[in-house]
Amino acid sequence: MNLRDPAGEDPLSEAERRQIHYWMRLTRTLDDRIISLWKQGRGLGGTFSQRGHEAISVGAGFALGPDDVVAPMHRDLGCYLLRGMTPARLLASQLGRATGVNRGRDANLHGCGDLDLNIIGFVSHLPQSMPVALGAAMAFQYREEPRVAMTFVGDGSSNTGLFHETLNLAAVHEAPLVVIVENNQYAYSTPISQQMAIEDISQRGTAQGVTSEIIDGNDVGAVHGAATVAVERARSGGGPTLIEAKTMRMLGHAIHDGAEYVPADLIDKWRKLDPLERYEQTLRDDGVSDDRAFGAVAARCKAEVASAVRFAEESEWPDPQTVAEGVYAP
Ligand SMILES: Cc1ncc(C[n+]2csc(CCOP(=O)(O)OP(=O)(O)O)c2C)c(N)n1
Ligand SMILES: [Mg+2]
Repeated sequence: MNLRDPAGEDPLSEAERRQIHYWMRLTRTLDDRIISLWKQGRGLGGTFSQRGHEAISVGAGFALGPDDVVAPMHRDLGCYLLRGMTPARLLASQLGRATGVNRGRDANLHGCGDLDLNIIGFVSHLPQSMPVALGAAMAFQYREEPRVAMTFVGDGSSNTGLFHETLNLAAVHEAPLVVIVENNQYAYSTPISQQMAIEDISQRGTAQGVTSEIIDGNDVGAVHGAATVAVERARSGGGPTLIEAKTMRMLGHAIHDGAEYVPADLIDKWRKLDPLERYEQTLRDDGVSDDRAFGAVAARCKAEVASAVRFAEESEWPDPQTVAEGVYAP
């Protein structure tokens, strides 16, 4: 389904739909590999599971133009990848090597940014990426550049004052900002019912005067359709949008967390809605791709990730003498 024309055909070309599938598969493959490296004692730092989030990170990121900026968070591996951050650089970061995105400063997605790719590094303090993205959006507006800023935020992070303050300011200034709320039902071990007395986080956007909607976060077509409308609205002066993408965090918060506190039937229910399997079924049904092609994509992703692991493991460790480089206040 797509939100631009729910009854009509997918507005994407077949080639674009196959690209989206490739990015989702690459995200899944890289995530699985990072998890297995960590379990083998070959990984470092935080390993935040991406499983279940692939439709959101890829679908939303795919709606951006090359000059737009994005400030992703810790479950948006797909967005980093499709914006041009390679598995090799990401894995080198994950393993703390000098060739990693942040040159071995932090062995996870924190701080992974590259302004040449229009990716603002993820600010660990949640949801600090929101005001940073708003700042970028307001700068575009001030300079009269037709560019958009997109950022991502979790359900837990939406309980902070800064979430509301950012939306309020964005609405007042009609800033070209797109906020994707990844409602994955948990913040660490706290279920959504213990976080807030409302059902839908989109209400918080509406309350601040931001155009807001709810979508199925496991349907990449829906995510991409809604994000495309929001990006077009922002670019044409129509102001900010909040998209609440409902999904489920399928593993623990990070991989040290077995998520025993999540009811098994809840996971079972969402497993049947796996975003990658669903998209493959859609592409099969629409005659866009088939199992043979899916097998080839999976093999290609596996090979790309294997070569990235070799690159990362053969890379040098950061030189301790450089520890003060690249920090704002040494
Ligand atoms: C200001 C701040 N407080 C606490 C943390 C620690 N922390 C990291 S992730 C996380 C949970 C965030 O939950 P949510 O926003 O729902 O995102 P999810 O991890 O579920 O994708 C917390 C509390 C943090 N990063 N920043
Ligand atoms: Mg959450």
